[in-house]
Amino acid sequence: MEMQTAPARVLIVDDAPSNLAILTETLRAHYDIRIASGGYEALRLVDESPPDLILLDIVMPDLDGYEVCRRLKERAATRNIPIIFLTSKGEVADETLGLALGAVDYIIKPISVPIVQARVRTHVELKRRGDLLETLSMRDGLTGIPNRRFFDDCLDRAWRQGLRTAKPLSLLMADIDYFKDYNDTYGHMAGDECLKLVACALTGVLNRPCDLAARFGGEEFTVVLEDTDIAGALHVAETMRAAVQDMGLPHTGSHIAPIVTISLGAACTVPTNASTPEELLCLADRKLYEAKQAGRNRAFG
Ligand code: GH3
Ligand code: MG
Ligand code: MG
Ligand code: MG
Repeated sequence: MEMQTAPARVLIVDDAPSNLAILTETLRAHYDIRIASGGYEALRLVDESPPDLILLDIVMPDLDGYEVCRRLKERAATRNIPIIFLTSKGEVADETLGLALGAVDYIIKPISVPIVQARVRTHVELKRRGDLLETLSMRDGLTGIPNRRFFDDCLDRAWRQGLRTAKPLSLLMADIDYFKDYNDTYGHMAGDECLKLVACALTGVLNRPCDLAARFGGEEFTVVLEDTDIAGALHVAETMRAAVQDMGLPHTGSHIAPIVTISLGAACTVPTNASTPEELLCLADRKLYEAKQAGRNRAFG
């Protein structure tokens, strides 16, 4: 089943202008083509506007294709962009390394035009299906932000990353204050609208690509902050608390202020094999409970 959507964006990366010209000619009838003549330029273009597929040369003077691939696979925001290496490096070891780094395909130059077209078509189609499935299965249907399942995956990944880097990993747990009273006062539909606005406010605070805010369940939200110590986590938590308060959404049923507020718990650890992500989650939840006990509309860590 083909979907009627805008043409897929394909980024072609090669240091040789003649290769860029041939590949552009090969694909431009069906795709929105961007080109980069080096690794750093490629990374910059991906950040500016993430493509649906990257055709990546390996031998380039500034940053080679393997390294570009490695960097893109390291980050959640760019991890799922399919990469096809397109290179004159034809040894088994070269190809094995390329595939091990997470490329979906490996094409050896000189290229055959119909084969490049066919493989690009296949991987663009797979990417589209993957995007659709991700939207359906990883996002919360009400608020549109990542759901519990996505959060669990993300926390596991961040944990493993922390094990490798020995950098601190922080977690926030946020909960809307007196939300039962909100529903009682304004109705369940208004409650749903409130949840959407709070989700939007929390997400709006984050500015690093690897930070993630998710709906944990009900009116509870979690935030994963990689490479962030407890001071940084509390800073984000306080900014989130202020962002929700500053929306000034009326909540006459609240027992602390006539507006919607949230409480947050923050926890931080350097992941080790002797501890688990669940323990970090429990700690954040305990801190949230303390924030509630201490009067709500505050962040504890
Ligand atoms: P506290 O300040 O202690 O957090 O008080 P609270 O009333 O928020 O307490 P609690 O966390 O127990 O209540 C959560 C309420 O959130 C219960 C339920 O009515 C409401 N809720 C959970 N999920 C949804 C939802 O998807 N939509 C709406 N409208 N309400 C929800
Ligand atoms: Mg080259
Ligand atoms: Mg709750
Ligand atoms: Mg609550």
